[in-house]
Amino acid sequence: MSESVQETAKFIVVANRLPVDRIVNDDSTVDWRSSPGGLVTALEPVMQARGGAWIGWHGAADEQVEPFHHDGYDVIPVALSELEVERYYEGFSNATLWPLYHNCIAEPVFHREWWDAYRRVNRRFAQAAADRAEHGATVWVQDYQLQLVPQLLREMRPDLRIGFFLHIPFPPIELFNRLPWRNGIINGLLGADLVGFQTPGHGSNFLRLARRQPGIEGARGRVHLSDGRMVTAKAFPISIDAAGMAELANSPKVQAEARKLRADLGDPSTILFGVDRLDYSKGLRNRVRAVGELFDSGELNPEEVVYLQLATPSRERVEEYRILRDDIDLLVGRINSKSASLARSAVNYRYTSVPRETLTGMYQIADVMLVTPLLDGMNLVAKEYLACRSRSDSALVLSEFAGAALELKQAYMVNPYDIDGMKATILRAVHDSPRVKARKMRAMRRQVFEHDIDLWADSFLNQLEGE
Ligand code: GDG
Repeated sequence: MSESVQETAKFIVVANRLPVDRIVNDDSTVDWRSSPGGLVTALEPVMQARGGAWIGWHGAADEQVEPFHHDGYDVIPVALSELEVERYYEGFSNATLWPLYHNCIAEPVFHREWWDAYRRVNRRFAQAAADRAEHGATVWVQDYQLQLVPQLLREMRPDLRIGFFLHIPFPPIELFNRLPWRNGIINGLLGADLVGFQTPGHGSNFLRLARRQPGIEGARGRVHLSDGRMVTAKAFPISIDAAGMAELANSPKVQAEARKLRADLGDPSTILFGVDRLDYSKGLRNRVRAVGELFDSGELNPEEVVYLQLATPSRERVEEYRILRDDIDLLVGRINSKSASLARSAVNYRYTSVPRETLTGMYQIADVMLVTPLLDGMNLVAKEYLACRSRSDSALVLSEFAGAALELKQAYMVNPYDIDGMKATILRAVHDSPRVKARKMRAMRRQVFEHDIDLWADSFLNQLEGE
């Protein structure tokens, strides 16, 4: 494959973020760092396999960056000003849409100037795709930050096949209808030929809303528009590169890392593990509280059990995220001041991101994996654990409100709002017999290996290209 950037592409992914962020160091040198989150984890292997172009923001405000070639595909940076980062990204995307689409766990904030910025930036992304796409190309638009792009792009380039995938939940009509600009969003999405969701429930929420638009009729997962076009909405549960992750997990480097991590934690007999972007949707407050109470009551013994929790910094300039960070610091401090063994803390809490190899090593040493979001489109962490942890004496505690719960039915299922219920289930996950755990792990591992990221991308793109 050519190493130079191509003028046009016949396959394009458009996402708010590029897979790499531009970092300016203190000494003014520039580095690229892998950008965090589930969307990048999922789409990077798809781009590496297919080639084409990835259009997105490079993570630094007020900087124009030239396109470049990376890992088998072209990277096309879109610039955002400081004000646009504030209004389009931190504002409308992460303080309006994110909480609204996550069942208003936090109160969504509505500002007209944020909406104006959202529209302006969506147009810029649509234009970048229109400029780059070959005649008849496939353009796959990603996620809640870019819901207007399908319609804008269709107006500019009616020859394209346009797909859209929403990585987060799509809310029920009663919540969505709070949004002052709700018609703009629905019409934006209806610019696509195929709109994909994580679960069938999210797809039905969208279809119910779409059918309320004037001139739109529909049945069985499709709507017909007055201009004769047809739009399909369907669930495509996202996944991971399971084989690739398992291979990494079994590499001598990661195995050595895992041994070192376990030793650093004081070689406890049981390790509980959680890893999340530090986000209120991930249910960290209740999880930490539940485990803390188990240490407090002596049901978990800090001489034997360690809870390792990694929280990856995320959206640090958005108010709710700062409050959450302080809350978790406080909760963890309280638990450790009461329940520490002589050798170590009961909760080993790290507010940082770690290299992929280290994270894989952490999955490997996790006897019990805690994934307890209040609401989550899918949750890739649950699937990554299953791919990386091959030992059968392992347990996945999973929130029934993660999209992944629909596929991973054998998990130790919890309602993350029910702290007593969570405590009981965590204890069961620690103490159940190896035979019970092995049966559960076998079934869930099979599900993840048979429904991997290739299957996800192929089923979406085959449907889009066959429409
Ligand atoms: C959105 C939806 C949906 C985390 N910390 C580190 C690190 N990570 C990686 C994990 C995983 C990803 O970030 C997180 O993915 P999730 O799926 O759990 O969550 P979101 O970021 O909220 O993703 C979600 C997803 O999109 C995909 O559609 O599943 O529901 O909210 O891959 O491994 N990776 C490394 N170091 C870290 O410290 N290397």
